[in-house]
Amino acid sequence: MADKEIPGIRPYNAPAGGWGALRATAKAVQEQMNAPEAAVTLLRTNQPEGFDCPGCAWPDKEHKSTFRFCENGAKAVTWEATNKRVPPAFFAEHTVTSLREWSDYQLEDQGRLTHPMVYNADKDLYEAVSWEEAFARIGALLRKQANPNAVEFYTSGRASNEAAFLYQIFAREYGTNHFPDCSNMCHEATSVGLPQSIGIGKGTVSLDDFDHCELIIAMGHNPGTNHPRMMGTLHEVARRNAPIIVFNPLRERALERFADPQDPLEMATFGATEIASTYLQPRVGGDAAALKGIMKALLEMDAAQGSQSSVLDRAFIAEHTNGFEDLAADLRATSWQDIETVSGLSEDELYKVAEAYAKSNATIITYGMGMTQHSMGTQNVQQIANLLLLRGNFGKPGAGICPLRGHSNVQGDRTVGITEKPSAAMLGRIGQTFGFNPPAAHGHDAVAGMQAIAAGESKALICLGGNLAVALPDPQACFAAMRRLDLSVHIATKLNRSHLLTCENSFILPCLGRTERDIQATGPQSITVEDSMSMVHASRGKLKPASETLKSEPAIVAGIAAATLPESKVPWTHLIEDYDRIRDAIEAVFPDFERYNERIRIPGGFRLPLPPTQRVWNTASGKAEFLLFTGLQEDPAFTDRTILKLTTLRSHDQYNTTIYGLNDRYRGVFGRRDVLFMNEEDLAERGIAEGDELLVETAFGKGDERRMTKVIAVIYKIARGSVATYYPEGNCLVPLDYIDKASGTPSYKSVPVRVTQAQPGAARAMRQ
Ligand SMILES: Nc1nc2c(c(=O)[nH]1)N[C@H]1C(S)=C(S)[C@@H](COP(=O)(O)OP(=O)(O)OC[C@H]3O[C@@H](n4cnc5c(=O)[nH]c(N)nc54)[C@H](O)[C@@H]3O)O[C@H]1N2
Ligand SMILES: Nc1nc2c(c(=O)[nH]1)N[C@H]1C(S)=C(S)[C@@H](COP(=O)(O)OP(=O)(O)OC[C@H]3O[C@@H](n4cnc5c(=O)[nH]c(N)nc54)[C@H](O)[C@@H]3O)O[C@H]1N2
Ligand SMILES: [Mo]
Repeated sequence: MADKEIPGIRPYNAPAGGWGALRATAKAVQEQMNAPEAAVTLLRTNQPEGFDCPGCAWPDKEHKSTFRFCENGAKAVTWEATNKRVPPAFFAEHTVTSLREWSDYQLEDQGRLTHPMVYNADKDLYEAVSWEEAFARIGALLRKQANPNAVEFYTSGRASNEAAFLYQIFAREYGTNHFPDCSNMCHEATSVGLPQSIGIGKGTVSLDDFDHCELIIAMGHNPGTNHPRMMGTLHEVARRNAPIIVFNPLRERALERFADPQDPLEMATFGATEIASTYLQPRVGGDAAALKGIMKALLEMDAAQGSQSSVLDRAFIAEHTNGFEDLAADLRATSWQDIETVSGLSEDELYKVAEAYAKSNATIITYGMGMTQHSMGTQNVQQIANLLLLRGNFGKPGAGICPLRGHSNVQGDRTVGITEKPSAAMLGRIGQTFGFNPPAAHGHDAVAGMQAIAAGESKALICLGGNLAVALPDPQACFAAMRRLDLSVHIATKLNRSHLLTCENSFILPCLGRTERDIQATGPQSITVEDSMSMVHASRGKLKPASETLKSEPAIVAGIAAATLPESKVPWTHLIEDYDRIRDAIEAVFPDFERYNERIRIPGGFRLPLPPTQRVWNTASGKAEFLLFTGLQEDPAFTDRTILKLTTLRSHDQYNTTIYGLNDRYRGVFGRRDVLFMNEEDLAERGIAEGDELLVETAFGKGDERRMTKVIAVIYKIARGSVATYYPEGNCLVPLDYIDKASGTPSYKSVPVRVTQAQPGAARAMRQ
């Protein structure tokens, strides 16, 4: 324990949720909105006639349920529906250079953007511009590019299906497949890994499955903060005594204890429900080893039980899978000692998980960024699939794989064609539908796109939302790269740092948010989104737009497209008049959307086909594949004990690069973000005391190139050998090319670092 009090660091002993969550919601509403409108807004979230919560992609029971309270959903909604504005007068008062000194929090906290703006380099100011002029100038600059492959089209996952579809059609008619996408930094390991395993890169469970599962294994996600509506589901599962086994290097309060604000009794009695029945803390990056340990234990149990064994689902393995023998051989060849060292968990602990798993007739494995953002992220995901396949946990009630998606429509954006690796089938149907020849050569993902910009090969960047330069690793490289562009265009709701990394021609185009009314020529429009469980449904904003000048995302995309491609085959204006027309076009290109306009009018929408739920495997072999991860270390080069593994996390008060506030209540951090969570023994071993100022350096490259200073050590219940800090502050430690080779996902959650005292003794001396 620290001998001195450290400002802003104090233990949080209450359960997650509960009254603290209600208080935090009231505060968010009070700070951003006038109260009566706020209440009405929140009540419309995820209702049949309302809008889809822009917070996360967790589904709602058929979108029919009564309003479900959710603190971080409320923050997402109030942040968008704020009363604060950033009008042209704001930009007239602040040079872009001066704004770059502001924090990410200060920038977004100014409120909603109101007018299209263009950068005036002579004055170093953003100035208002009409929509017509903005479109015409962007169009002319895009036409001027000699090579369409010098343009990058970035998408952040809040964009609707309609906006994303028009955007991909525009980029492909323009002539490129460069689609850097937030998904490339997020669940790309799922999108790449799962199709090879089970034939589709999406989750296979529905909410109903959570009513029937007998076991949940939750790996590398923090639902109390990032998927708060999932807490209601986990709370129900825990209450019916189905075991929930958590794998997380950090103790996350919501996975330990949760008081459901929907539960009057729990609220009235200050009670709480234990969520995890077993909480295991693997080392950061130790999950593949842990999964292999569980599978090895299963094989050993199966062998011990002999021919009557029901540990493995032999019939399922024989009928539906390939590669079992190779997997078994690899597991036999892997020693328990190595599994223990790399995972940080004991054989006994992993055996107990295997026993619980062997007892369960229906298991769901849920996972998030703790699994995907690793240099072996794709293999991590595939080991999860392997474990599920061993007991036939696909295509039966209560079982399956459940990746927790990120942005509220990131999955939908991919489904409607945001991909740098288009299939020939999709390109063929685009050609048939619109009458132009889309390019076939595969394009750039997020990292490759930024590398091309840094190399001067890509000259223009269009961003449909997001904050690309801050979200990517390596701000040193990304910030400089952004300044080298000829053209950058940001379609956005709020001001952020990427907008301020200006180049010769930079534009900010302000758009409607999901909470706002979208009125086009034929009247009010709905958009559609797809949640984590492949349910597609409509969302209709109800609030008065933040400014009369705003346009919808589809209208902005169509505006740029029409100005860029005067000979376009696509009837841009016609499509924008009525979004049903966009949906008809989506249906023409993607047959899974049959009767799209009819089916989204049914409350709750419809589910896209998920073949594994029928035990149909769209892999090359027609079977589900056991895929090997030979070895255990994700980074065999960094086994030196002085090297720690750094993971980067979201606080409770942030939405990706959007920082709502400086508290991380459940982890006991208040009013600051400059912390490195450390295991007490790792701290002691280095002679560091809690509260000391640290120097954190990436343990490869030239060593002194990537460093983080001005962070203090905070003792936390985190696995040994592992340290954690916040995203995006920690991004300065992650090289841009430090990625999962299979999926291109940055390894934000497995950076080898060295941690020392900033100036040994100095911080302590100051405090005394
Ligand atoms: N309020 C809010 N909601 C959000 C977001 C937000 O920022 N704020 N972001 C949205 C987006 S885009 C996404 S992708 C999701 C992200 O949702 P999560 O996947 O929950 O996101 P993270 O905060 O990155 O943290 C992941 C968890 O992984 C654990 N972890 C870290 N390293 C490892 C490891 O090596 N192994 C294991 N087993 N666990 C590890 C961390 O301790 C943490 O609990 O949430 C979405 N929803
Ligand atoms: N170190 C580290 N880095 C990470 C991660 C990590 O865990 N660790 N996580 C990664 C992940 S999972 C992701 S998804 C990326 C996130 O990357 P992005 O999606 O690029 O980033 P966001 O912070 O979500 O984008 C915020 C901006 O989106 C704009 N915006 C908000 N709502 C809307 C809207 O409705 N329409 C439009 N057009 N714009 C809108 C606002 O202007 C706001 O400033 O970051 C990645 N970076
Ligand atoms: Mo994400």
